[in-house]
Amino acid sequence: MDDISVQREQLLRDGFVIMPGVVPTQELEPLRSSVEAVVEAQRADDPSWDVTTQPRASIASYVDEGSMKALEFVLHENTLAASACLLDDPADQVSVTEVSVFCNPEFEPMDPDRPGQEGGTDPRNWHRDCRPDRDGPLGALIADEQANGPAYVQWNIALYEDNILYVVPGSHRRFNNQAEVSSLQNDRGTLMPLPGSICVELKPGDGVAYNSLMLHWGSRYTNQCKRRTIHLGYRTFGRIFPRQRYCTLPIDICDLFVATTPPWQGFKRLISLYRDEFAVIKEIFRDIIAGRAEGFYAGLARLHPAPEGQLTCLILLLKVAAGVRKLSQERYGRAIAEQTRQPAAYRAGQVTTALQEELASHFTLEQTELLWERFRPIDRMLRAGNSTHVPGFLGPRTDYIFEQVPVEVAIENVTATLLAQP
Ligand SMILES: O=C(O)CCC(=O)C(=O)O
Ligand SMILES: [Fe+2]
Repeated sequence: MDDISVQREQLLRDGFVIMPGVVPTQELEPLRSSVEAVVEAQRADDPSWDVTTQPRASIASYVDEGSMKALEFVLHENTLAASACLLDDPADQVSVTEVSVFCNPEFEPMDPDRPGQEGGTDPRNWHRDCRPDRDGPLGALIADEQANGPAYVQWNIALYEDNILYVVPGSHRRFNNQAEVSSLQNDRGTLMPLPGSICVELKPGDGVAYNSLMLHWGSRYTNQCKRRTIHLGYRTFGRIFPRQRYCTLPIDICDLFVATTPPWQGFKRLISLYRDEFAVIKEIFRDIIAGRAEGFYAGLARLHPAPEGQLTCLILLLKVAAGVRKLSQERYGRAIAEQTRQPAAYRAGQVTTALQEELASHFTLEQTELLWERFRPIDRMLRAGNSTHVPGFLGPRTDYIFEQVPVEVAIENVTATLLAQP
């Protein structure tokens, strides 16, 4: 087997794979200085930087002509093409979702709060990058991935030595086991190594590609060592509908490049993948509103062709429908929209937020309410009635079910509900 097949196998089995030399030796110094320029630009602009426990630089928001290397790196054969191989998808069906840099804090932070606070869960606690209110129950996500392979791969690429990330190999394929449940319940259990966990040791230029459903932990945020670790996500289109489908790049990212140059083309292509997907979602929503079964099934098959795991796609579409409804309600009460304005760095309009706003603008308030009426019974089935927080998940306490998919949330039942069939 060639290297990448072995690496894919390891990613599927263990949930992570260390990829040595993602940054070729001769590119390390230029990339470090580009990233440093981005970090300095954000730090100068962002008053909260020096008091943030987990400062993250947004490459796309603070890049300029001198630091373009940092942004172009996401189109590199060792990142984009490697992600496509790891996901076993054609490179032209894969897009970057997130481009940031994990940095050390500028002060020595206190321990994070316990998980499940009102404002969410600090990722310095052990967690999976998922939360039931946004992504549905973990059981559905795992079932889909086990049937079809992962749809999303995340990277930490160290520019300086990095021993901060811990992982529990194989935990992306199952719920928390008994040993993990009891360890996480201990007083400081979410802040110490879990049974069977290992530290991911990265030398400068090395990367780790991982499945973010896996239990992982940002163990030590300190000002004692310099951290500049490029954090990337890549997702596929048209095979399964990933929970990490949000793209935080600015929708006008192509304007940073001279038209028709390779990076311009690269980013143009990825924006059109998102546009095409939103066009399909728009049609699916129209079909649901009108009760057109044939169109609905055709649209669903474009987002998620494999019948196995389609339930997950529908649960995620429910979350999109909820978002569209909220946007529509805000449009009729502008005051709310003003209050929820994004921080400066994101004001340009991120790809998925911009496209979701555009999607919402195609529907009247009545239509989005009708759409939600179709989804509402399913939403109810996904709630337990009482609010809780299961350790190992991001997000706040919620009454959405964390792990096991309720038996009534079966694909036949869900589609019949959506199409308002008895
Ligand atoms: O610092 C790290 O390497 C991990 C951080 C993390 O898992 C997160 O922010 O979700
Ligand atoms: Fe995480």
